[in-house]
Amino acid sequence: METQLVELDLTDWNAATPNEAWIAELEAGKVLYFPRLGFELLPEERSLLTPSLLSPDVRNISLDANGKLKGAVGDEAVQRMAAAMVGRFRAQATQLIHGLLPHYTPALRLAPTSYRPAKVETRVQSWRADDRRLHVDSFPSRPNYGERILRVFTNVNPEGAPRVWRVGEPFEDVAKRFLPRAKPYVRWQAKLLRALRVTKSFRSEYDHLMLQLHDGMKSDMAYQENSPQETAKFPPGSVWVCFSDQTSHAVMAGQYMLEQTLHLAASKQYNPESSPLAILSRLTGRTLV
Ligand code: AKG
Repeated sequence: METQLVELDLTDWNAATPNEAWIAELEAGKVLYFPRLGFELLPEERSLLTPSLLSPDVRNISLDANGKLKGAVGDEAVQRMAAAMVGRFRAQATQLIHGLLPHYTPALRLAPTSYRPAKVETRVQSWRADDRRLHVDSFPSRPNYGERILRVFTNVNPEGAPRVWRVGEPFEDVAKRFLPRAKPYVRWQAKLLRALRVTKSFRSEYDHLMLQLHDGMKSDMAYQENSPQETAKFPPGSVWVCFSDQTSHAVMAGQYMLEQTLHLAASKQYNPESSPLAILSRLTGRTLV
């Protein structure tokens, strides 16, 4: 398999400019990797680098669109400091995306920003929730009708530990492998899921198929072990960007990461034909949303 990583030598969050070749690679599902683009912590923010900041039973701390911090314990001063750190990352991550992908700017919808201080290696999870297995992102309760999931990640580990990912084969290869095994879409079941509030809106055939790919990949241990893949070690002080609904990925190790998700209608891409929605529509011969 050719590498799915594209290394870029940017050092300034505000200095990104669009480049046709990288944009095409990102939209083809590759990971843009910026080894020299670190997120700087203020000296006092180092005290936030502890998993004990997490509220019991949550995996992430998040900052919503209104600047409200969720999932963190601590007094008001700690909460304010954490919100400021996550908010500063949000500003830099969105700045980076605006610079790299200016065509997206008017169409982007910002999701909450997350801070993940938990150690990946010791997390206990069901197979379906286990992000240590290769997968493309798809969320059972949140149909998205083909809207893209663009994510910016940075490793802020203070001990030098890399965030270790596996990056798998291109989306079309995943789809060709798992679509034949996908359960057929049943409209009345989608209606029932909505009525029972299992889903927040009606699950489209696209959302059904994306979940089938997600579950098909994660439940197949032979695929996990033997499918085409590469290991990527993202050191502290680096940033990486991908469409996580398209890039097959798994996280194997690491602690302390900040992450920003941005949503984009597939029709607003530079090349909408490279989107999972277009690929799945082409492979099935059906309109899926
Ligand atoms: C995901 O959020 O989909 C992941 O696979 C986790 C990535 C990470 O925690 O590094």
